[in-house]
Amino acid sequence: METSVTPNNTTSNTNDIVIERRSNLSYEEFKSKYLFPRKPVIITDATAKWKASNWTPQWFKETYPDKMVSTDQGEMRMDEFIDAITENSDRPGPFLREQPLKDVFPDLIDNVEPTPSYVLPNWLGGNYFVGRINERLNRESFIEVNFCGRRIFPYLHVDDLGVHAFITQHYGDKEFIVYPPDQEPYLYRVNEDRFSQIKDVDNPDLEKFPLFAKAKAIRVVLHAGESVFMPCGWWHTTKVPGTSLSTVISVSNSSNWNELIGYLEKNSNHPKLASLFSLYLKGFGFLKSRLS
Ligand SMILES: O=C(O)CCC(=O)C(=O)O
Ligand SMILES: [Fe+2]
Repeated sequence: METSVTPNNTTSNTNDIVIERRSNLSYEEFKSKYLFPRKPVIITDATAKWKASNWTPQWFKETYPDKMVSTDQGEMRMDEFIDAITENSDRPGPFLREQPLKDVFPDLIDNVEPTPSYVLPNWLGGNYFVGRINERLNRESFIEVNFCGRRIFPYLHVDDLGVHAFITQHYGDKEFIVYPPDQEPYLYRVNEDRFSQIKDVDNPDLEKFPLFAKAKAIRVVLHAGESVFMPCGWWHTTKVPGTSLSTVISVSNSSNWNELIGYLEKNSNHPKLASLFSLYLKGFGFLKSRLS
């Protein structure tokens, strides 16, 4: 067993799997090669028509200088926020993390249109009658913003509710460190949760987490204008070398609906009600896939 931890990635193995870059990808090919086989892919032109292609930190600073934004370091004015995430500093700056675009920048919703075919159909936005579930699924359907300076994403994780994530980079580069589902035995999942106990994959405590030395990562850098399809069950975290702005669309449909049902069932406080509701959701999924 290793007794010392070597920083900067010398402990991390590389996976042979390559995440392809594709453009002009038809929905049919996406569905058969990536969506259903649950294989990640980078699509370089999925959002080419979005006005969000022109988003820059400077534009946000000039357009909303005195707008208050919530960050992991508290509320601050937009101009202060942009200064903090664009300055050259060793400290991680504030992070505007996983916030629904419709809440933070309601006037920019039309900047992320048209919706790429790759995230359709999306069943998260439906009407599920039971208030709490409805609220939970609908909340997941909102496109989210991640805006920050140089830093690592705070956790290695799989996404909630067994959704697929479609992450588009608008500004800056973002490195993804990705582990296929078969690597999970080496990732020290927190009991029943969707997080790993390993905080920084490049500086793991191998005395505490020796099996992590076997985990094989795929590393890929997402550039501005590109989107990555991250299928459900794939572990991921990210690092950004400078200012970064991206959006995330979560997707659930016939390709991963059973995962969502499993998540809801596991997290319910009422097992009997949960199994009834699962039946309902299974029926819903069956009809939806027949109709689409
Ligand atoms: O955009 C990122 O840095 C990671 C986002 C992500 O994985 C998530 O929001 O679940
Ligand atoms: Fe994620």
